[in-house]
Amino acid sequence: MSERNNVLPTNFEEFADARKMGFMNMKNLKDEGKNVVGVFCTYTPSELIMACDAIEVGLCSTGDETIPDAEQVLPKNLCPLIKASYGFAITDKCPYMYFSDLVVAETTCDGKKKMYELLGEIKDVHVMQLPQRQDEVSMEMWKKELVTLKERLEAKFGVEITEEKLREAITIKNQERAALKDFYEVSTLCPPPVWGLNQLQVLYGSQFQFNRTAKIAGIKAKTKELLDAYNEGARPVPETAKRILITGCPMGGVTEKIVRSIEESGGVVVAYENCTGAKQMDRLVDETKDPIEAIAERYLSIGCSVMTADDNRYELLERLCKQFKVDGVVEMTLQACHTYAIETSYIKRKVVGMGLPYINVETDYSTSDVGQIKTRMEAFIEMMD
Ligand code: BJ8
Repeated sequence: MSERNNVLPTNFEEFADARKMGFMNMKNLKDEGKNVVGVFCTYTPSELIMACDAIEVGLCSTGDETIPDAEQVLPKNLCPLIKASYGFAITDKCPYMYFSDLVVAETTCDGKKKMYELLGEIKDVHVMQLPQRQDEVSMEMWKKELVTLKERLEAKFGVEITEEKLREAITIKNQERAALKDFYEVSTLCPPPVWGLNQLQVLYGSQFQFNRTAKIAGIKAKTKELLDAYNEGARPVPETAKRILITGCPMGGVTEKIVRSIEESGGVVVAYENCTGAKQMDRLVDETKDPIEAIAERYLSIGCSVMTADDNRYELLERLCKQFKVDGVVEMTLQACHTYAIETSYIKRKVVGMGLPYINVETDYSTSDVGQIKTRMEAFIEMMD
């Protein structure tokens, strides 16, 4: 297993300026003595990483650039998110993966957990065993997993995660969630004060801002700016635009193609019921309880297709459809994601049961299906007239 020092990758000069900037930013943080923890999933308890003063960074990749490299090792018919993430690790092309001192991962879907075994050959990986049910037995197991992670972080970084540090992290993370929630809830207005693509870019981009205080202030300022302009009469989105909720696999990067297609076809995305959107911010950690207990409860209640049953996903979806007064639901599934693909059947029944139109789009990280997606979105939105 290779330990990274504060040295840039050997192929650094080949990178485009934006990526060079990412590497330099990360290198500067490392030079300041910061430890970096890479994560893949919404189930990762951020508060534990924050409480040991490490920088947490998302590693899920959203582009197809390194998929051919990954396919030298992984099967071709695997979810693109998994292949791309592994591809970035083996090619040293992602600054966040490259500079991660530790990767914290969970046993979510089969593809991810098997990929983590391979990733463990080149990075220091800690895999948490995520239960696949949301009952009391699972809660006890998950609490133990949190304690194990806490001990691993303390040993790795030579720090003590005190109750005080944990409580402080819980408060800050809750403030961040509340700020992001206020930001996306501006789209409950009719018409919304912002296009869904702009909103997605802010939500996705926020995970790469590492100064949490500045990040919270920046999100609040953005929300205020949108609402002030709206109150003064700005209406960037026409009243006639059909209000769409997106659900399914995580989005960002290439999968923005779906949001673009919707918004170029007479729709506007007002809500994201996925890991780029509401799923991350919807629930807070209870600040009155024992910290480990409260963190365990909050994370284990996240709705995701890796859970059986996945009632919390259906509850959030229904609530958001009403809160955002949606006209239709688009479900995005990534190719070879079996758990989400199977759940499309429940989601369709749920959405149609609410009297709303539903469509499923299966895609990958290429742009070869852009034309086809556009045609389908045009027909879907036209149907709502
Ligand atoms: S909490 S959505 S981030 S597991 S798309 S890799 S499930 S085969 S990403 Fe996810 Fe956590 Fe759930 Fe969110 Fe596997 Fe499906 Fe690929 Fe996926």
